Order: sequence, then structure tokens, then C-alpha cells
Amino acid sequence: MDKHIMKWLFITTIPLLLISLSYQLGYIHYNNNWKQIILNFVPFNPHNNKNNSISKDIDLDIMRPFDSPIPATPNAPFPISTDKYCDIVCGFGRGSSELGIPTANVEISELTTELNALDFGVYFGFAHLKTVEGKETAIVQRKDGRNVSYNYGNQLVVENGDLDVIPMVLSMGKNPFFGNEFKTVELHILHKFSNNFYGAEVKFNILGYIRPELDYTTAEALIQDINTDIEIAKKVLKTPEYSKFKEQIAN
Ligand code: ADP
Ligand code: RBF
Ligand code: MG
Repeated sequence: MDKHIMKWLFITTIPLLLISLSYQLGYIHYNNNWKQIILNFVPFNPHNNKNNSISKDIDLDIMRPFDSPIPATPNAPFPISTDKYCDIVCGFGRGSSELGIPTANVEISELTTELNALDFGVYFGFAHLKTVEGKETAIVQRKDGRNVSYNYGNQLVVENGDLDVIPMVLSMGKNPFFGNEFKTVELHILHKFSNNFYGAEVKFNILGYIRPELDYTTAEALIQDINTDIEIAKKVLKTPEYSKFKEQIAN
């Protein structure tokens, strides 16, 4: 065969083979973005610390290529905790209506600098709700002008465990799937509540990082990844090394 054709065949097929191999090995994910693909290969990415990892104890088929290994005990900078109870505010209401996964949005100006400085992404930890006493139910406007009713947590029930310290997954970022222009910090608390609790307060700690914030082509893919985040968080937070951090926010 002609030398030039051989050369060009070689130049074009090798990158294609590499891309397909990366896909097979799981380095490229159908929802992934280029930043994350590159981060997977960067040895000094702080989230790629593979020492002291308990990820091997988590079913491997639930860990995704872009997940960080989770250490056996919270590693620096975690645990990071709020320094007080923070207000739960309304967002666009899409968590429940479009994803079926409600998230309690926290007023970010009440968070510590350390907490606000964390990378955009998905984290896990514990949350502790508190009812605000002596407040009447109020109508508040969402950013898009729709009304929402704040009950300040007066429907939370001690007997249902609503006021216990509860495992949660947390998303920090601009929700690229919805194209938000500002950052939100949102907690999906792993508990079945009978009512919403807008205006209540929440104290929480962050004990580990799961993955970066990603963009998605479909809501189903985002929901599937959030469900995997939940499974990971549940498994890790059950271990004694993590569950002992419930105490940190008990009062
Ligand atoms: P928004 O955009 O206003 O935050 P969501 O659809 O995310 O709207 O719903 C959030 C509200 O749902 C929370 O503020 C809270 O009152 C309620 N809620 C009910 N169950 C949960 C839960 N398990 N975790 C977090 N919030 C919940
Ligand atoms: N939104 C995204 O656009 N990308 C994400 O990767 C993403 N991950 C999330 C992970 C968890 C555990 C939760 C609770 C939410 C996540 N969201 C993500 C946020 C979701 O878009 C948000 O909750 C809705 O927009 C409702 O506010
Ligand atoms: Mg929300």
C-alpha cells in the first residue's frame, strides 16, 4: 500500500482506538464533560486520593468512573460543619416537580467561608432540622414570581423522626442541567417527610465528596445519577467511622 495512505490510516485510527478504549474502560461517560474526563487522568487532582479508600467495600457496579474514592474516615478538609442553623429558602421548585427529588435550599450567605469555598459538586453528610417557633405561615415569592407557602417547619413531627439527625446528599453549584445563573446549596434529606418545611432551619455537616457537578442530556440520566449518589451516601454514612459524626450537629 502507498506509504502516505499507511501514514494517514495510522494517524486517524490510533486516536479513534484510544477514544473507544477509554470509553470501554469507563473513562468517558455519556454525560461527562471534558473537564472531568481530563481530571480523571490528572494524578494530582486532590479528589483522586486512592489511599485509605473504602470504595472497594461499596458495590463496584454502583461506583462510576467520575466518582472519587471515599476514604474509610472523613479526610481533610472534612468534616466541615455549618456554625449555626441556617434558613431553608425556596428555589424554582424543580427538585420535586421535575426530578421527584426535593432539595432543601440553604441561604448561602449564612454559610461559613470554608463551606462556600468548596468545589461545585455532590457531597454527603448529616442534617438536623429545627422548627422556627412563633412564626405564622407566610406567602413568599419565588425568583420566577410564583408564590410558595412557608410554614417554618411547624408540620415537622418528632415521632416521625423528622427532627433527628438524618443522612443527606448535598449538591453545590449552578445546576448546569437547568442553566442556573447563580450558585445553590441544596440538601436532599434521606427521609420521608409528610409535609414541606420551607422557612425551617437546618444545621449540617459535610463528611465527604462524591463527584463533580455534571451536565446532562436528559432528566432521567440526572435522576439516575442522583439515585446512585444516594446509594453511595447511605452505605458510607452507615459505617461507624462516619455515623459517629451525627453527634457533631446533634444540638
Ligand atoms: P425548591 O426549588 O423551592 O427548593 P424543591 O422542589 O427542591 O423546591 O422542594 C424543596 C422543599 O421540599 C424543601 O424546602 C422542603 O421543604 C421539602 N422537602 C420535602 N421532603 C424533602 C426531603 N426529603 N429533602 C429535602 N427537602 C424536602
Ligand atoms: N444538577 C445538575 O445540573 N448537575 C448535577 O450533577 C446535579 N447533581 C445533583 C446531585 C444531587 C445529590 C442532588 C440532590 C441534586 C443534583 N443536581 C444536579 C441539582 C438539581 O439540578 C437540583 O436539585 C434541581 O435543579 C432542583 O433545584
Ligand atoms: Mg430545592
